[in-house]
Amino acid sequence: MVVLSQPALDHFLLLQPCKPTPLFTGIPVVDLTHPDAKTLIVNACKDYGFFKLVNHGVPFDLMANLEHETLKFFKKPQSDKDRAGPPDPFGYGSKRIGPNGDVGWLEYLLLNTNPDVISPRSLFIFKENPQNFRVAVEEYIRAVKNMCYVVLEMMAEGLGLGVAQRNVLSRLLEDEKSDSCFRLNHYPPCPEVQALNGRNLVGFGEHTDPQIISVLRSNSTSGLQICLADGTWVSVPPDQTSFFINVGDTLQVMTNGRFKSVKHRVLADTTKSRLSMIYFGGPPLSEKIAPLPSLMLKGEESLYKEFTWWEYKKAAYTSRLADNRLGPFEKPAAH
Ligand code: GA4
Repeated sequence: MVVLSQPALDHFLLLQPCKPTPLFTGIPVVDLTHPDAKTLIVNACKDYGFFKLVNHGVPFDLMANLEHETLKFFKKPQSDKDRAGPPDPFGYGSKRIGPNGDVGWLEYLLLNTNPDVISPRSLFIFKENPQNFRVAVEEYIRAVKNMCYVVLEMMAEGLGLGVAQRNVLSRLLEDEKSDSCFRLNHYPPCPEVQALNGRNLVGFGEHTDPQIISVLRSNSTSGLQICLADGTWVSVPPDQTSFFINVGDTLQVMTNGRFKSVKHRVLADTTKSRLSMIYFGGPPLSEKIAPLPSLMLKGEESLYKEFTWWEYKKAAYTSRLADNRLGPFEKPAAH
């Protein structure tokens, strides 16, 4: 085991000692087979921008198999893993997140999910690893995407858009040019945290996701925290059989602020390693992002300037993780 001296940890974000973040038992739970699932989804997205999805129909085997294959990758010698990086933004990354100086106590693989525009890095990773890994990633993504279309259709119906409009959100992810990506995060345990006098080590710093929707599955190690509407942070009890769904910035704009993109972060654990797999569903690069016209009430004005997903993404990659990326796109409040 590599023993890190405390100065080494100082390069990472340490949260000042405060009361331990409470384990939150109030996370909305949506059963996808429930007759009222549409309403439950919409209420959760308005109140929390976040919910736990159960009875989702994705076989546990697919999750467990991908977890198994992914751990095999992360167990490889560092020099092998480094050959799949640094992220451009796709590929293997360790400790550095994004191009602007953010760091976290994790290593990860970032892949794009559109088979037509699969990046050279993603291809390299699959070529260098047993075929099982690629199959596990592809099977998992296929199943999660299909489930995600159902969730987005229910969301549209729950927003009162009517059956004819039910695909206004899902079509963006189903589009062959959908700019979606997939992230496998490995947070190694950090025993040294115990010596930090109650401070916590940040695995992945606070941020909102830029896309429409994120679908997260993790093993049974805790660490994920979300920020509630009143600004308090709470810990999300892990559940390896369920998905956690995040509203992204793009969906906040498309609902003209009815849904809020959820601020979230991950803290490192002292003894257990955490593995999470996240599908980020985004629109095609050329898509104009604006509130859905059929959602707008008479006289309601957009809270945001119009922009394309490409423009938003370009700006996102010049930002720091914790920045409010939607800020520059907000219209000044009318007096
Ligand atoms: C946050 C959500 C996703 O993990 C991600 C991240 C991306 C990256 O790691 O390359 C970003 C981050 C995320 C938002 C701001 C920019 C871009 C790192 C960063 C500092 C893949 C994404 O789409 O946006």
